[in-house]
Amino acid sequence: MTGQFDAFGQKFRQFLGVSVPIPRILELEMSNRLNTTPNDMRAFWMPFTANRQFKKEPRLFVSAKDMHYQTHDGRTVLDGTAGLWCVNAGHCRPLITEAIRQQAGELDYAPAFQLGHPKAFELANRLVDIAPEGMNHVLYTNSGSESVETALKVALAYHRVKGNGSRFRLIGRERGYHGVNFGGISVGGIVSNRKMFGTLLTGVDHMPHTHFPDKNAFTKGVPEHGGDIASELERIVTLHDASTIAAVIVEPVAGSTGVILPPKGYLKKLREICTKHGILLIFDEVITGFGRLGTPFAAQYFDVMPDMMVTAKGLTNGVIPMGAVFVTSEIHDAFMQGPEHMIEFFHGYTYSGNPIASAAALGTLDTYKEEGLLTRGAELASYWEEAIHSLRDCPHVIDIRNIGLIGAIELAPIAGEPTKRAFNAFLKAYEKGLLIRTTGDIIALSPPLIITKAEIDELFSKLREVLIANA
Ligand code: PXG
Repeated sequence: MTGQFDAFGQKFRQFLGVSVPIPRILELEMSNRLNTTPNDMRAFWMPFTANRQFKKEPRLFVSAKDMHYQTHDGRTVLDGTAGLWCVNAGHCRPLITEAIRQQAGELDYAPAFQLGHPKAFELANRLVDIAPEGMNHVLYTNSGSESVETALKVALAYHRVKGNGSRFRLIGRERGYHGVNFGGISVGGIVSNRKMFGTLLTGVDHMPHTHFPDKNAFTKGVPEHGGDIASELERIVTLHDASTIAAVIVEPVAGSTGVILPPKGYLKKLREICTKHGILLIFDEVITGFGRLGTPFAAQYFDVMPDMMVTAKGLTNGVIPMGAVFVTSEIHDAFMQGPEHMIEFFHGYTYSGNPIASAAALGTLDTYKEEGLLTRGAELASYWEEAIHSLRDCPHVIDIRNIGLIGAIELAPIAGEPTKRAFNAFLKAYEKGLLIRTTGDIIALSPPLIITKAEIDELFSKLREVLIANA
């Protein structure tokens, strides 16, 4: 024990840059505060983070409730991004917390293969109930990235079990984000996420993105121009031949790349082309799922039925890692053949349908239902739209985009220093008690769906101050 505290003491002295021994009593007091004051931040190689910059000036959240975080230095921050697009019901909600607590004491883990537990089945039924008609089956994963890999594998295997094994190609889109695993970055179209990682999957092609700022800048909601770009899929089909293409995957609204909306008619046209050529259409609803647009899923918002939906994030309110892939009966039933004792699909994870994750998801769905959160975005969308577009006159704003409870404000980059203007805004906003997300020089907003009109006003008045201060 003494040795352990000596080690703590040494680390604290290192961290504080103090070379003289610190009195033991003070050391002990500091070690008791380890939960809020990191002794040494080097060991954790943080994801998608400027590690060196962060560790010089750390930003730590130590607690949260509803719409707000508390920082390690005692400040309150309004959550304008639902964490990372996932805390749709707001923070530390009682039904979710209690469901997790109870489940952890009752059944902590059950093997996921060849065995089960009731809540995983109950959850699948509840999910199918809120999904578009026909999405009757669910495969569980632990993240959006795994959901993407799962959907791509289902697509390839589906064609094979149907006797169409020559359909091996996967089509994604420029600027698409489908997580960080190899399949996802292969069909994805964000250059920095791809360029370091070799040849990726073979047999992948990409459609053009749908961002046309010259014609669509400052459009409120879905843009008018550019829907015809969907016909590029026809060109790709002609190039490779439909008999080689398994699936097309798109985000109905592209999030991570900086919020790019589908122009009018675009998704319907993609659906038509896929149907015509026997290609599966996969919607990556990791961000758009669970009420973000004011409907449970974007498929319902746009009235376009895909063959699979990829989800995660809002499924458990971000509280426990979990994802789900929805598939139609047609896909599911195609696998249910051969001897009954045989495994039908060789895929799954140790934690697929984990009991505590399932309980968290059930608590989340209960919260959504009780508070009408899956459709609350529809009630707030026009207020949100007016509020975000009121920033049009702020310095360096070159575009504003919105849909449901999603918004993006694009800033003109500082010459020669791309991404810096938006990142500076992020830092200033954080200081002012507002959490925003930035990607490139775009500010993305996606608050918890419990946000009030007063909080929307607060968010945009703070953001106005930030943009003016950042001029
Ligand atoms: N698909 C989509 C459409 C996503 O947005 C993933 C897959 C991967 O999910 P996981 O759970 O593996 O991270 C995502 C994730 C941001 C941001 O600020 C977006 C995501 C994750 C973190 C930050 O844009 N999207």
